[in-house]
Amino acid sequence: METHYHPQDVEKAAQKYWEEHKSFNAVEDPTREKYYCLSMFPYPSGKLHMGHVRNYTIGDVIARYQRMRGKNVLQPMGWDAFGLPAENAAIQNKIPPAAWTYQNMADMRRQLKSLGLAVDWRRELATCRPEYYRWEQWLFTKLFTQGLIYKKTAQVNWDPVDQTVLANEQVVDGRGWRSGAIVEKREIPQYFMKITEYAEELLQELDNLPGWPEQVKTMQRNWIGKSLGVEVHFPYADGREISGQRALKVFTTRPDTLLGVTYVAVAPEHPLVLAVNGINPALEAFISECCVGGLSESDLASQVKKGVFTGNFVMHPLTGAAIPVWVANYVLMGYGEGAVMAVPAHDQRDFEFAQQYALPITPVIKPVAGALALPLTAAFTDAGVLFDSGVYSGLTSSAAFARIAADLEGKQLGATRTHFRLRDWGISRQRYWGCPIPIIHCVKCGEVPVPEKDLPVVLPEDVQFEGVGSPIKKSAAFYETTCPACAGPAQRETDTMDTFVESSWYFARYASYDNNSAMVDARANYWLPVDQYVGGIEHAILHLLYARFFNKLMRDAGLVKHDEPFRNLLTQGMVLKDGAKMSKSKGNTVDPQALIDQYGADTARLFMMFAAPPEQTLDWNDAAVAGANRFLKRLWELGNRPEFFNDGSARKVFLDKFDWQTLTPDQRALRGEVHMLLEQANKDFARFQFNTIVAMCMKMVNVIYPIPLLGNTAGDRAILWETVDILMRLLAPIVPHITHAMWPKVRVGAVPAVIDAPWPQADPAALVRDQVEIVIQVNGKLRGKIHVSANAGQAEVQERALNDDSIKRHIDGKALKKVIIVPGKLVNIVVAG
Ligand code: ANZ
Ligand code: ZN
Repeated sequence: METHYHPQDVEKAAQKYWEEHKSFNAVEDPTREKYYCLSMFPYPSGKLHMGHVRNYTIGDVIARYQRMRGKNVLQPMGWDAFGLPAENAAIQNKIPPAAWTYQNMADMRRQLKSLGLAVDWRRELATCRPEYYRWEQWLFTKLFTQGLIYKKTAQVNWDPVDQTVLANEQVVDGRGWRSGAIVEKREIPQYFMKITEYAEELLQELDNLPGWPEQVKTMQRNWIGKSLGVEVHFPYADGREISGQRALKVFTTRPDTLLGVTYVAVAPEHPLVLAVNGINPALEAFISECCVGGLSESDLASQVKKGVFTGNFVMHPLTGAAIPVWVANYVLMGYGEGAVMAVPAHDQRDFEFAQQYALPITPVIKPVAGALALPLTAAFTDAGVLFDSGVYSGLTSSAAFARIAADLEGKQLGATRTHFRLRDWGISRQRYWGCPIPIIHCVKCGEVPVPEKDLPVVLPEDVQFEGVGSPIKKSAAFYETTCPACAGPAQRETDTMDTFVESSWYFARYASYDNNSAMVDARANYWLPVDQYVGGIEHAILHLLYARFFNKLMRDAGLVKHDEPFRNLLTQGMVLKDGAKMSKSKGNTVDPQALIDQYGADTARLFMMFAAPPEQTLDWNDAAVAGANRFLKRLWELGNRPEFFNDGSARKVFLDKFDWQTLTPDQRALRGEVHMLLEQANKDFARFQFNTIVAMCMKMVNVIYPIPLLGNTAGDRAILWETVDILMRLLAPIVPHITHAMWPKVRVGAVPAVIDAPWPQADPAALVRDQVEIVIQVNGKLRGKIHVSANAGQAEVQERALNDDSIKRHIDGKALKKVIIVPGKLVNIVVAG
């Protein structure tokens, strides 16, 4: 072994060894317990950032730890390769999105490999490859045939100058990012996946995921947004019918506030508006105004509440009073009935709207204890007790919910309903760099799914990309085809799928990576579910929900058998610098490659694991990086001690024969400390508290560092050999290269590579604290230490203290006044003079 620590050589050699020995090739073996460790796959942006390094190191430490614990581990890696950034880069660099993406994948693969990840690279996949997305297209055609994918028109952002659809992130302050034109909303046909069909199961099964962070489950619950409410019918005045309906339906979660309704509001797209629009010029102007502006949630939330009176009235279902109908921009067509019963006193949006248009505000709920402060300055939105509500006055909100719902049902003017906030998933994108939707449009036959034998529909990669519109929309060679049903002329769909579709099932494909005749095979049932999923909290909602949904779709298609894809989820914290998120726009990034070039991957890994527990934010610190590197050098020096110059099996013979009972009390204490640290580290490994594990290892090094100074007895050697052996195995998941290099020299036993060594366990005998150290003072001054048996009596302790050589010097010839004993800790001898 080199005297000096050269991480570059050490790391190259270790990586070569793993590759030659196929150390991380995962092979299905039903006789062994499997462990599937998965980190969220990266978007190939071109360069690894610190967030990646942290994510993949955490996953790798877990994978290596489980491997050493004897599990059959699968850790794969791949590329989430479709998406908008490739199109933007293509415009900037005048290079096709495909070429840009493949180049980035090559660069990032090299960087990832330099981190020394225990990845089975045979399974690498890229979602932009036809051999991957053909199965996505195949599933699409199945789901389309079953009605789980359907077509309907939906709004998109339309750039009238570039004549193209824009993604939400391409709308900047209501304008097209390229043209600067004011963006319009347009209705175009799109494909939707019926995720709402699974809403209840997606909600319920969150309760069966104890290995997920509570916070993530709450976010998913809120996103699914199940609410129990009542559909209330407000009959049109004079028995009128509007678009075949005799009443306007609204959905409310607060039927207890029904007597506080002062107006009803409908969405601009509501059929009632369409039925009366045209009569009223103000209304017409308002509707067209609602058609501009972005579509994103934040665009909608930030807009000023606006509306127009429709000129129509409806009747209150309980009192028969005439209630005016307004159109309001805060009512969404896609939720509930697209209409609300407005109760300004108890709903903040209604309150603001009523103030703006001077509509009455009628309070009907007061707090259970105390009174309402009137006039209201904001809506009182809590549940409480009803007043001014006729026969319902005095009831609590929950009692009134049941009574009013029952009375409405009796009058056939309402019914209890469950609503989900979750909408069906619109997967059509009018972009080029995505998976083509496998549908053929035929004037005679309608939408015909591409037959299995014609899959995949390959996206042409060698295209001219200018950024205005998708090249396949202009390429007759792509879209002109014949109908699979009637053989007549037909056109291919030119929209592509949302890239969230690809990342919704990649975890299953890794298990069947080389199967060219099926999406997944029986191997998926061996590996799945993923035992540990590691990734960013930014994916807490959509990605995880879509992946859970896809897993259920694949289950119901008979492809996999389990209900949920990810048993345990770890969401790693962000990497900060000086308290701010590391990001290109802030110019505060640290390039991982520079770090690896300077110190090596092990230093980067060690720093990442030591600086913070995985779930917390990690603040970048140059000094701590240098510190991590110093620790590794110190470790290296341990291996260069002369005691180690023999082979591991000889050490094993020695240790097997060694009688630990022969240790001196000091040695026994040292060994006890090492095993205590090991025991604690093992607890922390189970909880993924890698930072304290590293601290434990550092302490262990401190414990054994001075050992030769004690005299190099057989006992010293035994402790040193055993400890270094433990230390190597404990550290192997975190700093796999240096431990791999040191192992042949310091190991105890014959296992040739540390990665194949069994996980270390504390020796229970070493943990028994049979000796305690007692501090001895004379007149309050520290004068010595003794070791006594942990169950020694006071008389014995006193006698040992008084007869200790270093103490005798201080008390000889003086009158003993008294002896104070603190059991297990201290003896204070008080003498005269
Ligand atoms: C009357 C009312 C009184 C309401 C009150 C709330 C408080 P969640 O819980 O999210 O399901 N609402 C219903 N349909 C809507 C739509 N299409 N667009 C906008 N808002 C809509 O919310 C249900 C509540 O959201 C419903 O209960 C309704 O307002 C509103 F003191 O009805 B509520
Ligand atoms: Zn046809």
